Amino acid sequence: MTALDIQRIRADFPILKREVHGRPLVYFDNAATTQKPQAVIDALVEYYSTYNANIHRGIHALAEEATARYEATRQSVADFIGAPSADCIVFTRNTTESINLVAHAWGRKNLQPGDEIVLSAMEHHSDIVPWQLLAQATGARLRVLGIDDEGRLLSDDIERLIGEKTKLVAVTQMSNVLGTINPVEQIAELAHQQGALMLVDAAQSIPHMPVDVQALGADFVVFSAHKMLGPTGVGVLYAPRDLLEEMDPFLTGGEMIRRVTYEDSSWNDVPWKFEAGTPNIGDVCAFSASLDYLSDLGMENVRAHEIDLVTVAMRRLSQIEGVTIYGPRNPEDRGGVVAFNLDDVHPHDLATVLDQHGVAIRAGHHCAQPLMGRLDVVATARASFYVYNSEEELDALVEGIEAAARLFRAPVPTRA
Ligand code: 7TS
Repeated sequence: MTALDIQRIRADFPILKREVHGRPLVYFDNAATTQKPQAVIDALVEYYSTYNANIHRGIHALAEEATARYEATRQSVADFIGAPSADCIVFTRNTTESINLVAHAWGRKNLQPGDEIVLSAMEHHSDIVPWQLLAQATGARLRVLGIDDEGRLLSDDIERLIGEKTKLVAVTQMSNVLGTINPVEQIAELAHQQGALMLVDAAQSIPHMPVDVQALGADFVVFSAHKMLGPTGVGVLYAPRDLLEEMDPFLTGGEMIRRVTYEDSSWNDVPWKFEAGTPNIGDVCAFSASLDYLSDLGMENVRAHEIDLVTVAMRRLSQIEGVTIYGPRNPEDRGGVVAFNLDDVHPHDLATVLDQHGVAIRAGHHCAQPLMGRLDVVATARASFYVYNSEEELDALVEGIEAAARLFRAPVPTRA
């Protein structure tokens, strides 16, 4: 059983006390964004009420304090993911911006006509569209690793498609729809054997399981603070320092320069070379509180708790007539995400009924339209879990789905 004290954790999240449509809130939309503990909310308030100032420029006490706290968060992020040093950590707005940064700053400089970028069939749009535009701009082409019927990457494709033309492999460590956990360590090794670089989209993995970026062997790792109890507006790009140094700037302007004349400019050291303009200081500083919170819980415990919840959720959903669950059957092979459909009930209708029961899920294509095509559906419902979710909350999910089944199932025609 789980080592997390769920009731104690729940008490730290003020939003969980509220009701929705007269029912207790059951928040199962954590893959979209997570709720924030009081410690993170307090850290934001503390920033704006006690040390708000612009960073890296003022010679006054507040500016020095804000700079120190912002840079201390960079170190906390490095420690949390096992990065060798804080200068491997670039702050962006979100995972999407981190991927765009790599596509522009590394991709435009290094790709040529005929080069290949290998993705997987379960990527989020933010790990597809930047590469598509990069391919169009450089003459490179995209290759896509296929999946089997349980939503696992085809190992034959991994062997076949990663070859000497490959310059970059960009794969999610955990699918936001199927929950599949991909063998990114092995893929990174194959990519490196071919002289290619590896980008790991860790938006759904770093918040939910222990991840050590050095053990992964990836060149770029990207994720978002808001999916791990932190504020919105903060993303991370991890890359080894020498790789960051070789890259061109992405956004340009203040902060990222060393010297500017009308003829030419030179760049600041990494990681500041990639942080143009005033960054999201308050949210970065508050992100530190969410990292502390997760570290105190222990990422092994977070992972174990989600395996428990997914095991029960899959068992209970599969007992409901007409429910199809997507992704790996073995809960150990997946993260805390269960995507499903109920007969031909539209997932939006299902989500509306669940909302009436106080249960927040996501319904739609989950920013993974090509994957929907592969699953041969237009959309799915999706329940996604986190540290404050309990087994008891699954009752409300099951009751809501059963209510939707009663509501939408065509009545059996009676004989005249
Ligand atoms: N990559 C994956 C695997 C994701 O799940 C998401 C967001 C992103 C990238 C983009 O993150 P962002 O912070 O830049 O928006 N996924 C979802 C989701 O599943 N529902 O809403 C957002």
